Amino acid sequence: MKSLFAYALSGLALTLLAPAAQAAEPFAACLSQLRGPALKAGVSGATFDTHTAKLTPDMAVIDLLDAQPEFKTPIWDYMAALVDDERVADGQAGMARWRADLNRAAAQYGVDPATIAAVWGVESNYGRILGGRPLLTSLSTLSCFGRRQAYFRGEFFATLKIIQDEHIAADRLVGSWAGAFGQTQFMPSTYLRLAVDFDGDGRRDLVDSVPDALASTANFLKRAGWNNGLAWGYEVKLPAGMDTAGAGRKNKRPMSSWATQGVTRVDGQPLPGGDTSAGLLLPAGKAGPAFLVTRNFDALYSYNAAESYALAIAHLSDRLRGGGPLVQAWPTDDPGLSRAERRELQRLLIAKGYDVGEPDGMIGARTRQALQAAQKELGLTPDGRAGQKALKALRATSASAAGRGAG
Ligand SMILES: [Ca+2]
Repeated sequence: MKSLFAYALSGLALTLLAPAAQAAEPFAACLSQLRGPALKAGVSGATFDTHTAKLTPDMAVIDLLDAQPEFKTPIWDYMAALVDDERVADGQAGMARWRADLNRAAAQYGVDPATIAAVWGVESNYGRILGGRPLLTSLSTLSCFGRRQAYFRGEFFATLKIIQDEHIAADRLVGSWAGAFGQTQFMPSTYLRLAVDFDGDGRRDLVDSVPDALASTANFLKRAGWNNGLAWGYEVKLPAGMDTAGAGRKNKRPMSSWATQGVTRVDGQPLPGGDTSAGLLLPAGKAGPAFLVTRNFDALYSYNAAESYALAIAHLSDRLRGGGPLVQAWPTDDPGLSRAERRELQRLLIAKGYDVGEPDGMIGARTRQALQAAQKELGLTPDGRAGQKALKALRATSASAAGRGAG
């Protein structure tokens, strides 16, 4: 009998030649082999048969699984788009609208409203961006092809269980290519473990119920060890010449020990005393902003296993409480753009006759190519980098064009 591994290998090789059609046969064979394990995981035969009968693989998700980003996004680009004035204003409006539910979730799970809202804002832009790929298609494809099949099979079976036991229609279960879905962007297995019904309709619905989404996020953080009353951490200033060899989120020491070394909060407030311990986080090295982060930062980190991601949530939560932008500058002469500035850059490119598609604030391949061409035209280095330098250059040419028009 041909093993699943062999099917996967042949499937992978075939996709290099001609995607969907060539993958159909090994996919069908793979699905029939997954039926037994699915039933063992609690999926009924009827559920499995009904929801796999018409599945066809989407080989694009395998490309996304293996995609190496064109270049690593610098932390200042990442933070500029994830924590911009727009997301702060939208978050404060969302907190006002859902205040009663947030307060109730805070009381029940011990996670403050601004932290819950910050996760919501970073994960799905407060429920506005949920992803559009059908989970059954993506996860069945990832279960049969590619390099993390065992993991994705668990998520595929969990998706079938959600449809079967939670009565969420299959066509409502759309999300990222990897299967994160809903306003919390939970993976299906995380949903099964941690989602809660908070609006009292008897269903755990992270797609269409904001109260369920907010409370499920709070439940996640509580289970990840969130300690209410403890700050996630602080932006701090290091004394000149400080040895930062002991930096690192996990390398925690008492706050008093950092204070003894001369580390201070940038806002002038004293570091907390007591036995609070914290690690020194230097996301862009010694020359950029510095942070002391507590165990609560680790709880945020567990949501998506990236320090930049946890920092975006942490900083957004401070902004939602009325705090200001980071005090220390990132070590770059070309800072990142907010989403409003990204849209402006795209509109300026469109005005110059370049095709970037819709000015949606997403910097994809088309925007980068258009920007490279515009940079060439302006005699700038054509690196396609959508930063403050490119925006200023485009603004200047647009202003001088307008000036000529008026003259
Ligand atoms: Ca509900």
